[in-house]
Amino acid sequence: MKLYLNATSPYARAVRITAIEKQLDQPLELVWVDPWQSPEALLAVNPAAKIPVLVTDTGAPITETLNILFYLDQQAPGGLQLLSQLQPHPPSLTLLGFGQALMDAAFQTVIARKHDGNRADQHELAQRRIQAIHRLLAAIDLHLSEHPHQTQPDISICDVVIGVALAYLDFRLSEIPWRSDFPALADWMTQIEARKSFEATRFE
Ligand SMILES: N[C@@H](CCC(=O)N[C@@H](CS)C(=O)NCC(=O)O)C(=O)O
Repeated sequence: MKLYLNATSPYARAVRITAIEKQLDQPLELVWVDPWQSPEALLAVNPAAKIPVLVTDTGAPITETLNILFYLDQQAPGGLQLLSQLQPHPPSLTLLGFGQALMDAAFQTVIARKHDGNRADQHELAQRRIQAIHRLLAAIDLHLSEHPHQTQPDISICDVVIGVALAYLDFRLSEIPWRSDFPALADWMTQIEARKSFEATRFE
């Protein structure tokens, strides 16, 4: 299987971490692309010109991160359990949604700044995203305290998405003091970040 990606995408990192945690027989073949240049190779597998894209061994492109994670979940019985852990535990779906929203709001904030510079933050939509980031952090912190769950030996899809979203805040929006605002969440993150899958896929 091939994965189209770049090194700074939180979405692609979530896919790489999941592939490692699933202990696939064959490692993913990584195809590094810059989606913002709309290269032909990427357009051939995703008309939306976005990464990540997973191309299966039969040549089918799968786009959108959660679709890819669910596909990977079905490919290997070992390691991380996605669907089987989620279905009996609706709170996990709540957490997964919050984690994805955090990733989206953080990424869109960064991209708006990249295109429009610092004035991007003054836009009403940007303000809504930044407020959403703060509310989501509080909601995730509260949710984890109300629904504590093991992150060893296995982690769930929620842990992957939230861990990557928080790592992306550290990487691109380090002015957000989430570690001091939410010490319990910071402790949780310390455990997740120590996993080999997170260490092997650090943002660069
Ligand atoms: N909803 C998509 C978001 C993917 C996404 O926005 N990828 C970014 C890189 S992190 C991208 O390729 N952007 C290029 C563009 O928007 O043209 C997913 O969940 O996979």
